[in-house]
Amino acid sequence: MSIAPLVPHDLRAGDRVLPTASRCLVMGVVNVTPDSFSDGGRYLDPAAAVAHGLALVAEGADLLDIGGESTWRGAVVVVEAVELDRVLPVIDELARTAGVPISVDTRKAAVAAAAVAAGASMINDVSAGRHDPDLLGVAADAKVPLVLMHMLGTPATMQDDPRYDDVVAEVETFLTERCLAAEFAGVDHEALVVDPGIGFGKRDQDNYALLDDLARFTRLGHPVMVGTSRKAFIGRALDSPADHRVEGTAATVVWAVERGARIVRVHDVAPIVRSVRMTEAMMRWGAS
Ligand code: PMM
Repeated sequence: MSIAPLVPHDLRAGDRVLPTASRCLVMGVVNVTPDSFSDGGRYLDPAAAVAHGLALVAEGADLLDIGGESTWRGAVVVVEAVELDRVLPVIDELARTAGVPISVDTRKAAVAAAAVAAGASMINDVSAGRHDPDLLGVAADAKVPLVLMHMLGTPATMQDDPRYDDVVAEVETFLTERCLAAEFAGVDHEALVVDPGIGFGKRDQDNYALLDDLARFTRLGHPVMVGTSRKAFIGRALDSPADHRVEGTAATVVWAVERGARIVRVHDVAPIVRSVRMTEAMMRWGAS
């Protein structure tokens, strides 16, 4: 490992403080979609999605990320009304019952605004405010944490022969610029989270380079979030389908936590919570 990670700020989500300055939080994924690569169709029914969210909280999730649009290459583009229909009832119910902050995974300003009105207290935008620049203003007005993620191009084009001269430097520059754009739109510095976007317009070598140098992104001064869960590069390394990637995901999470990740976005919450806590115990005792 080349550089030591910097300690980030905490996040304020509504009346709760998310302690990103002191530990890595586990974000449980609830995809209310028919076609997500990892769990497509299982939680399209709002009651099933809510039950799944509650189960993830019982497994130890610190927060939940609710999404109504798949963003892998080949996924169907979802119009605003459909996305709203999918996520709003789920967010409304989970915000009242889950007991943890609810994040909305969307690229659309109107969906983000409606989600916040329904009780979401965090916005996760895989386009970092480029798909719909008004989303930055929504986050600013709502005063909620905003995740800015790197993606090369758009979901439709991102895996068309992605290339970088220096992937870590290019992702770092991108995230620096998007943080400035968000702050220019009025988002509080202390509300920002950065994410290198594992698998979004990346070859395997790019994913591995970003994970290896993850501590560099902590230098941006914000909590670093990482989403490796069940992704294709793990499938290629282990020759395993999406529902048999939990050990591979855990290995990447241990690695990321040791390099400064402060939110990991995962599907398999129980084993990953244990992996994160054990990694943190080793880091604490190893350093003492
Ligand atoms: N990955 C997916 C969706 N949303 N958001 C962030 N911030 N980071 C990610 O890596 C990320 C994301 C794709 O995974 P899914 O289809 O299993 O939800």
